[in-house]
Amino acid sequence: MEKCIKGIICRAESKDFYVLAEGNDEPVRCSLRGKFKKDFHLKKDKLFHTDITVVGDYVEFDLNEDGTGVIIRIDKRNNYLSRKAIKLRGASYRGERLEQIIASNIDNIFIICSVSKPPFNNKVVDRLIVAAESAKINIVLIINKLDLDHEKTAAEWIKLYSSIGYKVIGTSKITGEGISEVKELLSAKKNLFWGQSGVGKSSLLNKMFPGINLITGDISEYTDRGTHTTVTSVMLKMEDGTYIIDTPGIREIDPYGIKKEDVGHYFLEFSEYINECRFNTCTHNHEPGCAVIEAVEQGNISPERYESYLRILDTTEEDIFF
Ligand SMILES: Nc1nc2c(ncn2[C@@H]2O[C@H](COP(=O)(O)OP(=O)(O)OP(=O)(O)O)[C@@H](O)[C@H]2O)c(=O)[nH]1
Ligand SMILES: [Mg+2]
Ligand SMILES: [Zn+2]
Repeated sequence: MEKCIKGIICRAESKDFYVLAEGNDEPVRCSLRGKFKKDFHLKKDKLFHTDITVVGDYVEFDLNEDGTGVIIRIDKRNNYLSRKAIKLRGASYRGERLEQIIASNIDNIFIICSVSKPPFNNKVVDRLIVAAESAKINIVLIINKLDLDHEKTAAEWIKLYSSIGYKVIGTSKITGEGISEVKELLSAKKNLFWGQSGVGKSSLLNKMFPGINLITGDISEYTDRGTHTTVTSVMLKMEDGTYIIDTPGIREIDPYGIKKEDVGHYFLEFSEYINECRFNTCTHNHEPGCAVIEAVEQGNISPERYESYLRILDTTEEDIFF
């Protein structure tokens, strides 16, 4: 007798999907019912994303007698975080890039960066912010490795992002500062940890939840970069209904499906100026009478953020929709 059970995808590995069922701590290894695969192939000409089901999806599965399962239903997503899939030969249709969904049904995205090893990179932070803003998911910024803040640069960045309205927490796994403040924000929510390799995503999670034993890696002595230790996204459920998702370090990040005229909306501090621009099609790049440019010149918008904005604008392709 087959039994239909509800659960959440906690890990996806090529054709295997691990599902956390209610009241069960051990994930069940499931395959996808043929129907999904058939739909997926049928729609290939119009396919814009690469994943049928992702970490965070609510699903129903039939339990087989051998303890494995078959996913028979995938619920509609409340939200999802995505980016442009890395260009693969044959993966794109008429040259456009596919959307890669990272996870769904998330309450908080923690964007993790470090002061040093790898060096703080505000361009990367701003790209992650744009992707998360466009998914309409709450953002918390974590600046980790404060113990390495010898040049005392963290405070300025914390001030900048706080002034825009973001919650920013400085942390260190060595000194323990900031850790309990982060942990409080996780409580009873679904939380995703995102950032470059080596910034300390897995380390911070281990520190907050001793016993989960996520593997952490070294920083390359030659490049000061992380070594891509976490290889697949994993969702873990804690006793109190808190979910955490550890993700692999991002190598490149291009927000997906954002039009040039929308990029400015994801720089929240631009919002009070955007409507004052002379042209309502203003991309805040070169146009005369641009209120955003004026705000930069008057010191009301940070030049670093504006520079990030221009770079993202420049790499935003006109996506083809058909
Ligand atoms: N000094 C210092 N080192 C840290 C801190 N947090 C993490 N590290 C070190 O940074 C290295 C990388 O940590 P990980 O937790 O593996 O980083 P990650 O972000 O999970 O990296 P990927 O899984 O590759 O994406 C390890 O050697 C950690 O010990 C910190 O607060 N201070
Ligand atoms: Mg990791
Ligand atoms: Zn403008």
